[in-house]
Amino acid sequence: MTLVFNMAGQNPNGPEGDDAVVTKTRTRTQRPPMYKVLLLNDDFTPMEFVVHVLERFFGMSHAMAFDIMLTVHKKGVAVVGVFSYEVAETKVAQVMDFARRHQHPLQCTLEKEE
Ligand code: TYC
Repeated sequence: MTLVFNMAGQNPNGPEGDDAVVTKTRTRTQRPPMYKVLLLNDDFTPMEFVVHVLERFFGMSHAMAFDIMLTVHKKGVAVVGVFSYEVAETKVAQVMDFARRHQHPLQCTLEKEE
């Protein structure tokens, strides 16, 4: 795009005579949206399996994994991590695939952070 001005400070092509695009400057900084990964309770998945999932896919210590598993068991749901969309989507897919292969109904999902 080329913007040309004459000596009077006017665009000689007229106000719409160029492919110029003038945009306002943003004052607020754009952060990339982040996504919460949620683990859901169910009545069938063994507690040890959930603890193993949290250690394996979310890098938690055994104590931390046990704690979060109990929170999900008691409250129904817990945030197990916050990631970029790509990473969150991958974690959900890994957990769902691992649970399915072991024939457990464990559910994991993602939610955009506000
Ligand atoms: N409620 C399950 C049980 O009593 C344990 C469990 C915990 C399942 C967390 C899923 O995300 C979950 N065996």
